[in-house]
Amino acid sequence: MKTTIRSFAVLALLASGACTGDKQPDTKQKVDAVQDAPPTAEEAEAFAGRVNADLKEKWTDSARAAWVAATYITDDTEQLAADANEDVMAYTAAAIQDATAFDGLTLDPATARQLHLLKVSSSLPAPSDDAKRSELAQIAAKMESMYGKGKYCPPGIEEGSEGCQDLAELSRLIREGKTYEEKEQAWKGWRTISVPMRPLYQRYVELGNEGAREIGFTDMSHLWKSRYDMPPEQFEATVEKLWQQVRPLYEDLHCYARSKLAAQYQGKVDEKGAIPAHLLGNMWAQEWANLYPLLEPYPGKTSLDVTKALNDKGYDAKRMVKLGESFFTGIGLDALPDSFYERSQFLQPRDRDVVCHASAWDVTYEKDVRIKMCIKVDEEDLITIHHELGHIYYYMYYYNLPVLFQDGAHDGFHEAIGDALALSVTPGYLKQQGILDEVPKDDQGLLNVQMKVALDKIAFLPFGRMIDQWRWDVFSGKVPPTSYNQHWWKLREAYQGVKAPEARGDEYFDPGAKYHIPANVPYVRYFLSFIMQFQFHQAMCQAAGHEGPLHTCSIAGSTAAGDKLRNMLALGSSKPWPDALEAMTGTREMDASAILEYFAPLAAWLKQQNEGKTCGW
Ligand code: X8Z
Ligand code: ZN
Repeated sequence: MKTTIRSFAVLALLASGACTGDKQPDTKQKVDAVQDAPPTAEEAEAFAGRVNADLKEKWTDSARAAWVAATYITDDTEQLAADANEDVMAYTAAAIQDATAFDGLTLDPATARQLHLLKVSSSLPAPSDDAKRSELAQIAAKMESMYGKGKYCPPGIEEGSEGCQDLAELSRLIREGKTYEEKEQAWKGWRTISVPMRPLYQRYVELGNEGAREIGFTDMSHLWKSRYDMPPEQFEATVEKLWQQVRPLYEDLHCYARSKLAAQYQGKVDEKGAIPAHLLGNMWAQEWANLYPLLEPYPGKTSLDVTKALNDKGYDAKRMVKLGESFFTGIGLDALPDSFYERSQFLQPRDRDVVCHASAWDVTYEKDVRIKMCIKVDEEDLITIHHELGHIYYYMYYYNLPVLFQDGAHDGFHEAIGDALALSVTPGYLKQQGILDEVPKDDQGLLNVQMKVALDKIAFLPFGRMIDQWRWDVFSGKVPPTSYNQHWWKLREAYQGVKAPEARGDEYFDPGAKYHIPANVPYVRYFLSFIMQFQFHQAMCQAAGHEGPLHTCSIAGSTAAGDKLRNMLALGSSKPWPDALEAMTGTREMDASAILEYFAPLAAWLKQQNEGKTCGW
């Protein structure tokens, strides 16, 4: 009977999943062998059901291994994480092959979507060759741990000794260093950790592309761009359209920042050129809020120093997380489970290497939620906590969907939730929480607030835009390994108007000094998020009954806003993203008008400040 034969192919696939992936069956052949029995839509639905059940098990195993590897970096945990990932990779590739048996059938929309999501589910597809798959899994695990344990040992300091500096220490120097040279040293120091990644990255690109080709994509960039419910070319055009909408505002902010930096670092900043990348208060020049004291429009107005306030009030990491949680419960969302507090990593351990880059997890796809951070008591991390909790609440509201639907409507949605809520963590809200003592009320005070927010939200946009432009160009072969670094700096300068403090030839691999490159996390999601979070904010403000300009809104305490949010989160990725966006905002397009509306007062002020200056680079 054909159903039995069909189940055989699926069962064979399941058997492969049970072992470690080295005995992967040739599922394609098995499907071919039963060509005489045409598959049915019901079988497709059953197949998707099995795949969901299997993936839940395998993703859980892999997440457990990855959690331990990231919170306790050793050669052994790295190997265990690679093995678990290899198993997922083998299973996924085989399942994708098996699913082709249903190509051309008219399926119910949910099954069709699940099979599509299966095909694009992995950011790192592996070749079917066992040795190559294993090599790729090892490289991926290795690059992430190299990043996590990366340290710079200044000349004369012995490796492994106390005097070596980790990312936290080097970032502190970029933020608080007294001189141009001190910052430059920290900037270059951190970029020593990525030099040895270069050959690994090259091989990872070769193998990942091979895996992508085997499942029907031209290369990994094609796969990455195929996750947005539209053809990849249209996606690229959408990203470019959004960038062009916000570019003028970025250029005005850049112009203003550059003139202040030129005055601060006499003779070291060219008033017509790109800004040296180590002067923007952040290791990657991606968010500039640490420059606020230099760029404050009206100095001496109400203090917005949240970092000082948190420290004065005796906040610690856990209390900051509780404060974050109370924002979410305040709009009517559930409390976090106790296990969240028991299993999360809030602090950098003293006795071992960990990946400090903040992340949020649901290890079992059933509300085993945790965050992993190395929290500092400062404003930046208070905002990051809200960001991570946005991921956590997404997990909590879609956990009962099949795992293939346990995802954001697209990845930019996932990134935007916590940030959209953090836009409501205004001085007024912080005063209510007893953190700030006063709130700015007049136009000058409000402009100060706008500047502070813009230094994160507007400064970030070209960075968010360029990272995957680089990867798309690398994956597609447009840029050969001999020009990786050169191309990186070409894009950094073109989009951000920043430049390296010295010539950075292709003996360096500066992309590897940014977490998401060695960790293989796609990045254009953040660019989309930084635009969409203002659309979400606008929609929630409307639901909350806010009146007045968008930048004065906080949805804190509004259960109407919370209801809107919860409904969208609960959809997961079960519907094409425009449906989710429409449910939340009433529009089906990603659009920059909300972010532009939010920053309208600052935009006008920057125009005045820049009058008579030559902007651009
Ligand atoms: O990586 C992150 C989050 C984790 S998803 C902390 N972000 C990007 C980055 O740090 O580069 C948030 C903003 C951009
Ligand atoms: Zn995130």
